[in-house]
Amino acid sequence: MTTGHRNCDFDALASMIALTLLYADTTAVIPRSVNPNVRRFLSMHKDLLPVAAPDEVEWASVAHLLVVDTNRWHRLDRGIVEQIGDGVAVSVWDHHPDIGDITAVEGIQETMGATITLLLREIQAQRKILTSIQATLFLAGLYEDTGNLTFNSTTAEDARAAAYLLDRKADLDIVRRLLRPAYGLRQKEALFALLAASERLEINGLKVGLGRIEVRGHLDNLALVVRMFLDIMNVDAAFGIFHHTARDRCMVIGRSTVEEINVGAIMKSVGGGGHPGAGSSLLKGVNPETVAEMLEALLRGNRRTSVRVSDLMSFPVISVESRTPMDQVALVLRRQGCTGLPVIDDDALCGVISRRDFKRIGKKAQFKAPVKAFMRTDVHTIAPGQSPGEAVALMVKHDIGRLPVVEKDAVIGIITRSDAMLYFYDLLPD
Ligand SMILES: [Mn+2]
Repeated sequence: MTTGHRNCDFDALASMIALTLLYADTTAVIPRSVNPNVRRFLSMHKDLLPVAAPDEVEWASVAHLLVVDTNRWHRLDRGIVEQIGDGVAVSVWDHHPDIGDITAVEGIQETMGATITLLLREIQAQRKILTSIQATLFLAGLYEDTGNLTFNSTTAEDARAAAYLLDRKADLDIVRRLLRPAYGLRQKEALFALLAASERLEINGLKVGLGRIEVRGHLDNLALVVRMFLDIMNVDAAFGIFHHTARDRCMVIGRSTVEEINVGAIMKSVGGGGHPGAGSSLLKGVNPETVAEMLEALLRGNRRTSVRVSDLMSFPVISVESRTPMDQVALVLRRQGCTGLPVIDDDALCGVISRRDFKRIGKKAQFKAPVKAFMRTDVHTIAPGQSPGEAVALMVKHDIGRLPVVEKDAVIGIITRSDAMLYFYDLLPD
């Protein structure tokens, strides 16, 4: 038999079904707790797939346990684990990077966007034939775990696996429908309450949404609510604090779309955990206001670890004085191989001259005129402590290629569009 973690998702289900193709006489035993999307899928496809509920299994006949999408015993359904005999061999197929406590005799444990990708490697090697239902289910698992191939954990092999499944007639209409978020009336109420109670913080140049609400009773899919909160607020990261008054506990859920804010690390320091992009923590007996203050302090303290404009800027700055004639300026531009220069008199920034400004020269004699007559004086600058993202936003907004970096009225460096973009594309030399 094969099984996966509790709160069974599409990656776990897809991986189980893939193992039933690879190993004859294997049944996929579905944990009792299943994500709402997967529950809907199973209610329609149960008869088409070799799946069973834990109470339908003849435990004595189980000789081999194939675990997917986790490498830890405690993530499996307790009712299933308790039935597994001592002599049963255990194998693991898992894509999570951490080291678990299940000792496996077989399988693949490798960091990957989704577990189904690891199994597709074997399915392709063994030239198994997939039905379109199988290909569709596998693609749903792959897309769910990789955020449609956009999460940082996505590898080239995941993308090749997606291409393989599309070749095998995976149906994108169905995949989209399967992955439609489980967003019901209560989630909508929570989202609206969160939006109404939210703050928008500017922290080290990043935008963070922070909301705090009271919840009554059990509420599924709060992570989805926080994700939608992030999208609607249009912020870099979002945190929801859900205070369960009756049980005196707070569920904190965070999502981040930027590498400067590592949600997993922040949650770890408040007793939870997660990935850089997503994490949560359950806090008992704390005041939600204190939790909000703590989060804000952690986010502000985050500054040290993130890259600032001062890390990317060039210095010393090559500049000209406002009385420098234009032909001299042209010479400096050519020699330095740059497209623009700041104009500085006695340490004070008075303008910027770029190649574009040379187009305004009408008569040849004007090449002898000082740069002052042609420079742009509506200069935009940036502070060394600001983020590369802010630098890019300013350059895009004003359609400029460089920003002088100014500290206490003095130009201490210059950051160009390519400096900032090289950073974003991870091309910075070590
Ligand atoms: Mn997975």
